[in-house]
Amino acid sequence: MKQSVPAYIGLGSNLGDRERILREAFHTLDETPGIRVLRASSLYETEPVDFEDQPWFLNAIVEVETDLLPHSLLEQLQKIEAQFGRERSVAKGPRTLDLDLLLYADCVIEDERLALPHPRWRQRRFILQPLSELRPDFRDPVTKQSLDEIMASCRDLKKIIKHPSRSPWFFLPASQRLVPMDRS
Ligand code: PH2
Ligand code: MG
Ligand code: MG
Repeated sequence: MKQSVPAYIGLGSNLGDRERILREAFHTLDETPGIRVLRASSLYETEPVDFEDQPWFLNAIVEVETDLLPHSLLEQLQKIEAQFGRERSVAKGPRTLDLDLLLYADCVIEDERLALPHPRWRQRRFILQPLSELRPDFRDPVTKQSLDEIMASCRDLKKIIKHPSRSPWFFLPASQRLVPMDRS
């Protein structure tokens, strides 16, 4: 992979077999040309924010390296969401799989399709907590604040609970897939 840059992707699911969906999404991301998954955070059981009348989410973050440009990476993420049966019916409502492009190197973008860093990453503990597992030294590319400072001023009081399992992420034979790989 030439000219690869680090990026962080948030995974969320609150419909169906959430753990299995996230695990398979992890593998699907890794198998997507131009994306290599380097590390995954723990899984977190999280109380819904914004639209509160919906089931709890399972959330995690993965660190990838990619040679795709930000908009192509976003496009790949949306394709994978669609493969997992994601329908955009209720804004911020229940979903089988949500893949959010949170950070892409130190890139700052704001256009009609994409905002980077993700507009709400600083306000959500279900993003900050798993990010701190992977990158305790992280600084906001815009304000240069440390993750500790951001977490100290974060007002999100919704519950997040670390999920006990981690190892299953890494073991899933292709033959047991819910969603076969689509390389189109
Ligand atoms: N995603 C949302 C809205 N609310 N709440 C939690 N706990 N986790 C999410 O991933 C989430 C949410 C819209 O993307
Ligand atoms: Mg989201
Ligand atoms: Mg999303």
